[in-house]
Amino acid sequence: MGDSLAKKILKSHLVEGSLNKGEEIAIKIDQTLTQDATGTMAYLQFESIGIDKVRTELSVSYVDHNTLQTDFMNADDHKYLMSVAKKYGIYFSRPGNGICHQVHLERFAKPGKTLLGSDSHTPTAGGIGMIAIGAGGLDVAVAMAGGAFYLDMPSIVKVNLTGKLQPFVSAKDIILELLRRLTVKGGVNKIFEFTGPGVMTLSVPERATITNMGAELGATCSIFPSDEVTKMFLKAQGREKDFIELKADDNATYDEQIEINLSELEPMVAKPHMPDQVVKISEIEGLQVDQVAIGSCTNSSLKDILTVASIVDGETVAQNVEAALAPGSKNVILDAIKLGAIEKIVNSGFRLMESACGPCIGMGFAPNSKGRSVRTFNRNFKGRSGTDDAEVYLVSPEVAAATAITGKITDPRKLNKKITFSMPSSFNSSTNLIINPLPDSQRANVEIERGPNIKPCPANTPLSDSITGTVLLKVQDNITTDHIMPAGAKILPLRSNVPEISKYVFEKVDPQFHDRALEKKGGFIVGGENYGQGSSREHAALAPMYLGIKAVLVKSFARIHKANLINFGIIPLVFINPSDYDKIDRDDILEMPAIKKELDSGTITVINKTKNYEMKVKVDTSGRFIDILKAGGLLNFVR
Ligand code: MIC
Ligand code: SF4
Repeated sequence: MGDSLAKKILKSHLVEGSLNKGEEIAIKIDQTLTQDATGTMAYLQFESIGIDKVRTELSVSYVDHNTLQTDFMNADDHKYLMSVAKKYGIYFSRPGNGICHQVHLERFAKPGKTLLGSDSHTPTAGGIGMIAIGAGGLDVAVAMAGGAFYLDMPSIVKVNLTGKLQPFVSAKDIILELLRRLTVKGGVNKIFEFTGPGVMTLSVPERATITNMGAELGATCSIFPSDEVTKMFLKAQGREKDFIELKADDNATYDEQIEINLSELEPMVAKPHMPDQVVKISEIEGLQVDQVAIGSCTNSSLKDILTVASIVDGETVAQNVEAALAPGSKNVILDAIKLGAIEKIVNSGFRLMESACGPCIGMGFAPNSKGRSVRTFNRNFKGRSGTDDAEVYLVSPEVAAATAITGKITDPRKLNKKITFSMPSSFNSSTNLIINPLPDSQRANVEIERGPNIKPCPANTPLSDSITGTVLLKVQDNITTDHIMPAGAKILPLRSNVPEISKYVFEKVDPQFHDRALEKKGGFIVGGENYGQGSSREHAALAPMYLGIKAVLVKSFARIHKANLINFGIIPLVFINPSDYDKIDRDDILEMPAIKKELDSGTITVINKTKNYEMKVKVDTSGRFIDILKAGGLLNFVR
């Protein structure tokens, strides 16, 4: 039996375990990336591990999220991050250089390597043939210190692509189609490996759009082979030497298989408020909109921008629409200027934003009240745009550009436009906004700069024999980390200050949550399926831990959030009998009389003291993770 590409790379990086589905494995991490919103905490944790230099092949610290800088806080974080990078042998991508995933793809991603990033869209680099996984900052800190990354061996899904995309149908529509079929929990604990003759019709940035949004399926990661197309991309980036050919064995076996005929796809739209609410554009075309935003780590490559420029050339953005473009990197901007695309786009009325996450994470350009915003981004969770009652629709750059001109959701095929550009054979590949690691002799003298908003990472205490507490909140299915720990311009600057940010936990779901948690001295959260989907932000575990949350009881967990809960000593429990979810209410008092002892067996006794009954729930982890929970989290365990 032959191996899939994913399995080959995992095999060559395997440190512990064997590659059987569901088994706990540990893999060596070659590269890490952090961004500024998760990076400050990750480096505070790295500092506390006490190692004098990163032990990876390459680690990069990006600044792309918190660039609004309405006061000193974000700017202080940037200074801290730069000084840490200099001290510990890390590359530093300065603000303005671009969105971490786009820049990583351009400058650092290498076929066949492993990448761990403190951002859920780290799998973007799978477009170049890497195993690239999103994780909490603490896992990335441990990887920077040379530690392996532990995960349950995912199942590997073959996605067989045949045919060729029709004009005005885009890579975005491929991943939207997968989301339509599989939903936001359809990829949990799975790796999606793309194969088949359709693969060679897609450029690396198009592949990266697909692997990027595999995160919305809940996937561990997604991967494309490294082929002639990859070679051309690396050559155009001046990095041909990083190319190696990689593909699955001809007789490779997979756990599941999905077929997509690219020729049959149509433009798609994900409706509010979930990336899997996908319909064909014909079902909602004509809907009047207020806003169009193009950019984000999903759709901000040069090809995306040249496509938009072709469509808006000579047109003016409709009067009812405000439109904005945030290119993916400084080098994308420079190429787009050189090729005349920025001129066309700006002339049509698009506002040019800096190369950063921006509106994707509610950092500016929030829609008007009840506004309808059409975005090329990857997430449309309620409130994430910064406007609670806005409706966000996710689309391809083609649909976004057509919609900007007409003012209503528009099928770009109906505009009678031609997309006329050819991609250059070499891209601007300057590295002047990347600060290289310092020589060892100079690192020792670097002083770490810590602003007043940078507070130490709080620690948990080891698990006690029994726990008792109140159900502080009961929520439904598909709760995102944006519900648990919102982002946006007001809250993001508090990422390096856990006591302060914890005031906003579940703020949009239940504004009393924080006060209730303090009053009851912590307790439990009850949830439905796919709890914690979305981002990798460990603050969605760290801040609840700070408020005394001891365990979360749900129907099922999203992968990264579950790992983050374990890392901070919050016990992830799942209902054995899903109807037990219905019986529990907020304010019930629960006791787990023998939790510490029962963790080893995996089945926990829970007594509902308010309603007077007993039930059994399952600990949703095993092995080493149980020891981490007993220790009260990974930092205690490592120490
Ligand atoms: C996101 O898209 O939600 C973010 C902001 O990039 C997060 C990281 C964070 O919360 O800092 C992610 O995707 O992991
Ligand atoms: Fe940034 Fe948005 Fe991508 Fe997250 S999803 S990394 S906020 S662009």
